[in-house]
Amino acid sequence: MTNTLRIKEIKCEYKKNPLGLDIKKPRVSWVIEADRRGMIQQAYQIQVSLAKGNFGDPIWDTGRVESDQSIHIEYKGPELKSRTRYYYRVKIWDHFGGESDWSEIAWWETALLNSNEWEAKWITPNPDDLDPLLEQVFLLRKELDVKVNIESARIYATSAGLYELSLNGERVGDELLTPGWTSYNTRLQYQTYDVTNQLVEGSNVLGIALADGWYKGNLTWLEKRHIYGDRRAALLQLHVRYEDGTEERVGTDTTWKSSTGPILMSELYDGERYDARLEKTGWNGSGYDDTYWNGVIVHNLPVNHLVAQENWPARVTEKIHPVSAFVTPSGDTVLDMGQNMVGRMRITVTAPKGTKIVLKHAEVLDKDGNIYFGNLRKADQLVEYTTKGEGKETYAPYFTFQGFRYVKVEGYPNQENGLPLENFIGEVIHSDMELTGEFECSNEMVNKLQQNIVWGQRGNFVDVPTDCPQRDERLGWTGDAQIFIRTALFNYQGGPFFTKWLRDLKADQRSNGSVPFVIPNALKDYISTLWGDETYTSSAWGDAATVCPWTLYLSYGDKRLLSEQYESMKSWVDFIRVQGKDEFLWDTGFHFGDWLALDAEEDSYFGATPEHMVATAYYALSTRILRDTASVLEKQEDFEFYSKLLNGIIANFNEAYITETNQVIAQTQTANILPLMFDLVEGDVRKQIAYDLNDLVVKNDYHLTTGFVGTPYLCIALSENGYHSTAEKLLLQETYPSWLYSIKKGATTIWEHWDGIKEDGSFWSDDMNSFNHYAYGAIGDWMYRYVAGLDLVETESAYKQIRIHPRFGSGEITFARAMHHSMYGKIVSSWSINNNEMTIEVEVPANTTANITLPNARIGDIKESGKELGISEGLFELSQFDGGVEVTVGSGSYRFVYKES
Ligand code: RAM
Repeated sequence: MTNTLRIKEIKCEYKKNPLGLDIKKPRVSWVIEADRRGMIQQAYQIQVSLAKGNFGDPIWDTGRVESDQSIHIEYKGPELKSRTRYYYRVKIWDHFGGESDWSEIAWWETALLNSNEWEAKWITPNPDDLDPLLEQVFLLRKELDVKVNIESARIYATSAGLYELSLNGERVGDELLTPGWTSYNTRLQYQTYDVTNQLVEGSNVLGIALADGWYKGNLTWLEKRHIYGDRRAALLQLHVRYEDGTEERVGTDTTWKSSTGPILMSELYDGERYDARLEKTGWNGSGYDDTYWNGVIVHNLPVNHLVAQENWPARVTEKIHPVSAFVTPSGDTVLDMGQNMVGRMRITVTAPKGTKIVLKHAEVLDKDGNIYFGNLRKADQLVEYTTKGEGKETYAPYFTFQGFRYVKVEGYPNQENGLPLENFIGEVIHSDMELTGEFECSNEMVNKLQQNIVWGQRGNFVDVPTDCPQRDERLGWTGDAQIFIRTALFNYQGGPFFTKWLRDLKADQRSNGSVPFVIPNALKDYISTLWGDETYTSSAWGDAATVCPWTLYLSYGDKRLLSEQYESMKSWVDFIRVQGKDEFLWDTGFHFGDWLALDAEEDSYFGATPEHMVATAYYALSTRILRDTASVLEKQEDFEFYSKLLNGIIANFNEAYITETNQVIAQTQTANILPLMFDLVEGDVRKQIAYDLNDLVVKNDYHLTTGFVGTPYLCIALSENGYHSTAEKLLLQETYPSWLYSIKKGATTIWEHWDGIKEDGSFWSDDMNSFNHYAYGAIGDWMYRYVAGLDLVETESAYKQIRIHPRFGSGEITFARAMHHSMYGKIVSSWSINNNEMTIEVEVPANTTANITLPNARIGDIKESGKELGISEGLFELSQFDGGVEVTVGSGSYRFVYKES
């Protein structure tokens, strides 16, 4: 008989079987599957062993621990050793007295836990032989001998620049753009590869291709080069373990050789030039004659800032074929991928030697149907391939990515007779996170909006959360990230992604607590040239320091990250405190304000909401988050201090920005949104402001005017304050400006500007007009939480206590469903209305509870899974209130059907 209690998923540090961790106390989480409703974990047992399949002598055995904790349980066994695989398994008991079998066996493997284990040397081609400033990608090779009977082999590798590794002519791993982008001078990731099966007895060859990337390539619109250093370099260590227990190590050192190859240029913004005629066939295999290759020298870079891979690696996650090829009015041959995507094109071609094929990537067509490059600014997004002419050749660029839907093709054989679409593949690249969310409803355009949000997230989650993926920018703008994070965490598992980025935020935060505009801080030194003061920051941007860790805590219960970031959060709030004249207001300095709002003056990016009002509102938000964090981390003194500070800010906010008629001093949508959203007003003032916000929207014929600051909260502020139908109308609005307007204009991602493409088909200026900017996609959060009604009770993190509260609006949406795969497992909230009959279906994962609101229901009229609703297994509490019925349930699936009363 199968057990009714099973452990379904078991993970360590968010990942299944992570290879190469340097976390000293990894945390284990699991998802439980139970056949019975209302399952709560009573106890757990974790065992960790060094031998797979043998837990007879575990190095750590918790024994039976009475606890309902099933996420982030920290390893507390003997100190971990480097380069060791730890197997673990879990068993649980529920409060019904049931017991699960042992889970499947999972593992984590440590990497190098101490920097003194790096024996290899940083190497770079000898500058006497190869000019370090060459655009060409460098090749490094090393031939080595391996004995018989290999038990296991690992490579630990990283670079200053981007690298790709090969062993015996084959790629090692499938990660792209390694080692990723961090605050390189303080933190540099290395990757771990299992090469046991790739090594052979006897002669082996290691190959490294080395490009400029974020480290020293062209970055920012200022065309800055060498931001982190002016030399590319590589560091690699191979450890071979033999069956007899002996070990051999090979690392980068001066015995390696260097050369150049077919990649003539590779740049993140500008693309790649590849001449296949210059390929050094066999260079990364044995038997190749490298006599004429150049030497390498040791490069003086540290190793004490190396950290094991934290983020999900970037990979090709999907391949799409063009939907068509056509000739534009100006005569260009263009491929349409059908989707604004981020990644690269893989082409296959058979052509005479020396045929040059050029691909130029762009996001949109202009109103005449011509391919439009203007908004790329100085980013070329150009890939050029020259054939070697030896039959069928396949190529995709190595160290670059493009943001595009359209590709102008030049030089493809016989292209005047049409392009063979099967020879072109779009490879979608981004951090390979797990998809954890789905949203759909009865309106197809809204469903398209959801898809566009997800595509926007994919394209801008290429290792760092960026503003855009196409023009000469692609930077980790803090404001964009904090605006979008809550939506992002619904859609994808963002734990490792944001953990890494927040560590960079902390690393790049200035000593006075101010947070740079972008993380990693590629604009360093630029700010002072612009404004004479390097400590420039902006409210709603720097607040990423508090909002992001807190949102991760809410979504995933990641208390460790919260405590890791605590000092950073605190120094951000303390920085604000000393700005200006008044401790309780932030009324000085530069701010982006309600960036790109439509109430801005002609040709200005700055919305009409007073910037200092935005700053003080955000000051309150950050202080509130800090206060709540102090409470979670049990820092009583801080809790009291920041509680007082918050009260002071709220009082001063009211005094400075609320008039005697209970209104905000500026009648913009955003100015009304912020006090509602950040709980800065109460009672009659709150009512008045909610009324004013609704009124502004209604008077604007249900159109928004908000920018970066107001947009994410506009619908939430309305729904939370009695105007959900107005919010719904804003969502469903199809005329300009609105979310669906862009969809009517053919958008497949979220635009930076509401009027990126104007009604007459013309563009907002070339200057700043991204068609793949996730910021306004922050509406996704409201769609999940307020339309589908899938939310959490904020006093408990990680959806331990779920909140299901569908809102029906004015009846235009008749069906909505959201799914979120939480740390505890799958949560579903789904509802539909048919002839006044409501059906609400809910899935609650094991070891959690849910408070469900059944709007407009009466207790006696509800059927649950076909039976009259009443207290029963899994259904703990029931109560009637004016607006409907509240039900508290445990885990399981529930189906409520009732007639609206
Ligand atoms: C632009 C980008 C980004 C925004 C900054 C202030 O460069 O659009 O999204 O955060 O401005």
